[in-house]
Amino acid sequence: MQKMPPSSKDNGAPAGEDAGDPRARFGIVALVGRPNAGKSTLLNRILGQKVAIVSPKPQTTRNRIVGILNEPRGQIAFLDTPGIHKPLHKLNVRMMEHVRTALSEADILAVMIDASAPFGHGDEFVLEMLRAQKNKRFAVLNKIDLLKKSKLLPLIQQYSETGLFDEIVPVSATTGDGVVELTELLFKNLPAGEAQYPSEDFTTQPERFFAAEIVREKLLRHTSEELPYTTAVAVERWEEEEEKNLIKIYATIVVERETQKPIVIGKHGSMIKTIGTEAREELEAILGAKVFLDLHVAVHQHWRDDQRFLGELEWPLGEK
Ligand SMILES: Nc1nc2c(ncn2[C@@H]2O[C@H](COP(=O)(O)OP(=O)(O)OP(=O)(O)O)[C@@H](O)[C@H]2O)c(=O)[nH]1
Ligand SMILES: [Mg+2]
Repeated sequence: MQKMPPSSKDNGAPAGEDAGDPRARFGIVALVGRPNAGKSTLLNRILGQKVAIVSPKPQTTRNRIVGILNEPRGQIAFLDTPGIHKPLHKLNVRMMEHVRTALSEADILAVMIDASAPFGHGDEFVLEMLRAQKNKRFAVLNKIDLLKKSKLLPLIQQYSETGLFDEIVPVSATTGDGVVELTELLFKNLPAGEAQYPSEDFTTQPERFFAAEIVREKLLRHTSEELPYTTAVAVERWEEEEEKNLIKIYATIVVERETQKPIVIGKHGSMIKTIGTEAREELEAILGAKVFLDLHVAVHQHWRDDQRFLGELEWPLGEK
């Protein structure tokens, strides 16, 4: 994984005393919470760009993804993280390690809560995990577009009574409601400091990794049952033909069992064709180039417990 710059807590730049623009701020904000709370949707909404894939299925994000917000008032490095859950495979153990790393690096924890779902054991588990953290904490009550207005105030009250949060902010990542107010509060609570990333960057994610993620997003969209959890996408080869403005991407969809292969391929190849077409169209728009996307399906029985393979998936070999 790409290394994060040191947290602004450690860079010796107390609020109001940085060398550059005295108003400019820098900080790291980790988006954490239960699976499906809307962390990735919020990140994309704040940045106005898609850097993280989104799906209605839990455990969509498997990595720590850095999204960078550049504004005259400062820079925020957002860490999108996998949903907090109890790990059953090495894949999930690694996912939770990404969460812990983000917790240790962040100036502010933006704890995403699906306000439209009842409070349960999973939420209790998240709150317990937070109790041990020293960072500033925001409770971000998401999906308020799905909530009756009368339910919001009691919910804010409930989170306020935990005594765990510095701010409680209701938002809808989908409609954008409350997102400007949230960003404002984040900047206010971050220390003064210089930007740590080039101001034209909006992510540190290599294009290769993002391409694999886009394919996985389409796969999640079109498959159900256990497939979302048991499939991975690896980009094997990436070739650019600059004079033709063409990028050739060769990727493998990995499944756990022979019987899953025909599901991904579909009748006469219809499923893999749909996944490929949707992914190619989106990649062409994002990369600003013509894309040739070659998809294969391969079986790797225990990939979720194969450390070497998991390492390759997380940060593909090339620098792209
Ligand atoms: N109605 C509504 N749906 C939302 C909102 N935010 C996210 N969603 C939906 O919730 C689902 C999960 O969103 P994600 O952004 O993938 O959630 P996540 O927290 O990143 O999930 P993991 O990566 O699995 O931990 C998707 O179907 C989103 O469209 C919201 O504000 N309102
Ligand atoms: Mg996510």
